[in-house]
Amino acid sequence: MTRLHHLPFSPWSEKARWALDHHRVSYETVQHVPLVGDMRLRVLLRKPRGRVTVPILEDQGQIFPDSLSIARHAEAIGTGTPLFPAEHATQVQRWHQFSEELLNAGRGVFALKQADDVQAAQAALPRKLHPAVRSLLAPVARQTMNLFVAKYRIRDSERSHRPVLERLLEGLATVLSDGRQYLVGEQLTYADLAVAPALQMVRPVDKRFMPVGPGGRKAWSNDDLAERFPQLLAWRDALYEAHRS
Ligand SMILES: N[C@@H](CCC(=O)N[C@@H](CS)C(=O)NCC(=O)O)C(=O)O
Repeated sequence: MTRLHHLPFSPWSEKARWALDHHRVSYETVQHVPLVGDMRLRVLLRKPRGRVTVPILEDQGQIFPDSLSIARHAEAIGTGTPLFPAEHATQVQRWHQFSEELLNAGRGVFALKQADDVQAAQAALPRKLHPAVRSLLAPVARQTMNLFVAKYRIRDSERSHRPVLERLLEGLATVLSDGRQYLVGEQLTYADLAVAPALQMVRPVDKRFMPVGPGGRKAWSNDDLAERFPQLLAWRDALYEAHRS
C-alpha cells in the first residue's frame, strides 16, 4: 500500500505529488485537515510532541515524512528521467533549500494577512455561506489562523517575511533572466518541481493543475508581486504545461 497524506492546495504537497506522478508511482491519497488532523499524523509518525506536517508518504510500512524524502523515494522506486541527477546533486539541493525559504516566507505573508485582517479572514471563508454568516464567522477564522501562525512560529520573524519573499523572488528572476527553461541543466529536475509550486503565493497556477486554497485566487495572490515578476509566473506556467499534464 502506498498512501500519501496531503493537503491538496499546499505547495509542499504538490512537490511530493509531482515527483510521484513524474516517476509514475501510483498511490492513494488521504486528505489532511489543518490542525484538526495533527493527531492522526502524530500517530502515523509516532511523534507525540513537536510540529507535524504533510505531505507524508506511507509505503509498505515505511514512512517518508516530508516532500524531499518522498521525491527521493519516488526516484528510487519509480520510472522516468531522474529528478536528482548525480552530476547536479549540489545544485538541486540548493534549490530545495531555496524553495523551503520561499515557501516559508510566502506562508508568513499569507498567514499574517489572514490572522490580522478581518476582511481577509472573512474572504477566506467558503463563498457559499451567506454574507451575514461569513461576517459572524470571521473572528473564528482569524483565531484558527492564529493557531496556525503559532504552530509555525510565524510571528517570531513577523517583519522579515515580506522582504525575504521579495529578495528571493528577485534572485530567482535574475537566474531566469537568460530565458532558461530549467533551473539546473537541460532537463526537468527536482529544483524545478520544488520552486515552481512555491510561486503559488504570488499567484496560483491554473486550477487544472492544483486546487486553490481557502479564499480562492484573490486571497492567494499578491497582485503587486505578480505584476512585478510576470516572467516568474510565465516560467512556472510553461513548466506546468510541459510537464504536469
Ligand atoms: N519541510 C516540510 C514542510 C511541510 C509543511 O510545512 N507542510 C504544511 C504546509 S502549510 C502543513 O502540513 N500544513 C498543514 C498543517 O499544519 O496542519 C516538507 O517539505 O514536507
